[in-house]
Amino acid sequence: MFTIKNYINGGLVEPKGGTYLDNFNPATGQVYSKIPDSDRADVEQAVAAAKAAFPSWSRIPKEARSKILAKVADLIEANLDKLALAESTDNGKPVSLAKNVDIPRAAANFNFFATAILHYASESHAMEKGVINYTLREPIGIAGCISPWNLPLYLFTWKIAPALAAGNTVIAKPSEVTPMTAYLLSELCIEAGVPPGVLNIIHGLGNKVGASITAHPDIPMISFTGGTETGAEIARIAAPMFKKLSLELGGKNPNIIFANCNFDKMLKTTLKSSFSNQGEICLCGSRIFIEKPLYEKFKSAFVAATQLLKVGDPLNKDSDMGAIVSEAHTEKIMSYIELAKEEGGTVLAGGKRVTLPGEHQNGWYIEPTIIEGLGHECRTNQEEIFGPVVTLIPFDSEDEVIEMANSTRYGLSATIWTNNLQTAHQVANHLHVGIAWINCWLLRDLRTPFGGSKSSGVGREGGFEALSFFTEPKNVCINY
Ligand code: TXE
Repeated sequence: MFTIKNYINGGLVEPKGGTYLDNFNPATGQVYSKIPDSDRADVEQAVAAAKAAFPSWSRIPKEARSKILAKVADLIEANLDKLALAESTDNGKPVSLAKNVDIPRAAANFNFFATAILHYASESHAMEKGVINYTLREPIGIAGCISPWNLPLYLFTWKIAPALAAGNTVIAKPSEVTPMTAYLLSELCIEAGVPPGVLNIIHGLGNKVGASITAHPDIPMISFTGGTETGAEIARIAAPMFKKLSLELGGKNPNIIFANCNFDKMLKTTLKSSFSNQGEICLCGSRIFIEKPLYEKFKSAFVAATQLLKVGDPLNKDSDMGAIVSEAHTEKIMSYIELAKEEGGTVLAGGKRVTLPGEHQNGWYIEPTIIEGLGHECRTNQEEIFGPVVTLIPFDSEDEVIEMANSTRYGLSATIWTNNLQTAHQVANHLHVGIAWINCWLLRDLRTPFGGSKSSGVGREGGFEALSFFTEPKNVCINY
């Protein structure tokens, strides 16, 4: 049974407690590897290594850090197939998706911050004659980075790259549900010549290793991506310790479709924004609002197209959707489909688990599911499901759809489909979200601020926002 190790102080090491957790392949429902069941002792070992590495890593020229990050990016690209296969096996997503999105984006994250750090500058403010201020933005120390299972390497590197580029050292914990590509990244970092202790990757349970990282007094900043409840738990521990906090949390994103949109482009993209990655993307548009004149046409076209989507073996290139990441998450999604029916919804497509033949018969698969007939305030339309389940809600006016779209505790992203320029700007302007896409979805420029408002998070990742999070500003005022 393949057993992965922690990456601490430049080496691959066993957990101090010597215990391991099962790691499942969602496509077959079987255990296929073991991961360290690490604990506080492993975190302490990583803190010692990260502390020892910080003085030199933070002081070498940024060009030297940039070169090492670029080397990691090159090695990720050179190992695309191996990393994509590992990601698909671990998460259940189609290997084509891992190969076209997840892994290339992981390399892009390292390349982006390898160059962003070379252009990151700060400001000075001249006062009356003889006085000038300048602002320093300095690395802080050890960054704690904790990431989720839906886009494992993509989101893991999205935190690690800026933290390292800014001159911090890092202790990172991937989700215990999808640890494999983080482990493979450890091997690539050793090959790239990342100095010992600069990056440390510890595997294990969130309420053990994650909680130890969050609570450790020598880790002054926490960058977290995951569920809103977990984000609140992390804030409860970190806030009284005055740690810097970046929280990227859940979403219940509106996809607003006006009758005057480009129908074919909207339909093609809406299939993706509804079911890509089995709907396990916090940016998915799970509440679809359709202007009434278009409702029936959209409903029949969307149901027909959805029923053509192939749920299958993630390693089969014809699969449009793969397996749900875990048995627990599969049951959570199915419970929401039952809730939707209890709340009076009608299932127009899907709604059932899929049983595949042969070695995949015990895998975790759910049909892409469309539900209509629910009010916007019911639990199904207020709570995050994080699976291949969307609801259809008709609307009459801009005011009505804006009010319904803004009615949840979340405020992450929104998609708007319209050919009317005024409608596009007015609706985007009135939505309480961190990201609004108009006539597109998931188009990403890494320079832009990424994150949500309300219960979707605190702070922003991306571009210079990320470098500002991972540095401490200091204003120096000289009276000369
Ligand atoms: O989250 P969890 P999951 C959200 C998505 C969904 C959830 C799915 O909407 O709600 O995340 O990811 C660790 N102290 N987003 O189920 O359980 C855990 O081990 C410290 C939004 O993984 O919160 C894992 O490594 N750490 C996002 C990580 O936290 C703890 C994009 C996330 O686990 C912990 C992706 C604790 N007490 C998913 N408990 C966005 N907005 O971009 C768990 N962990």
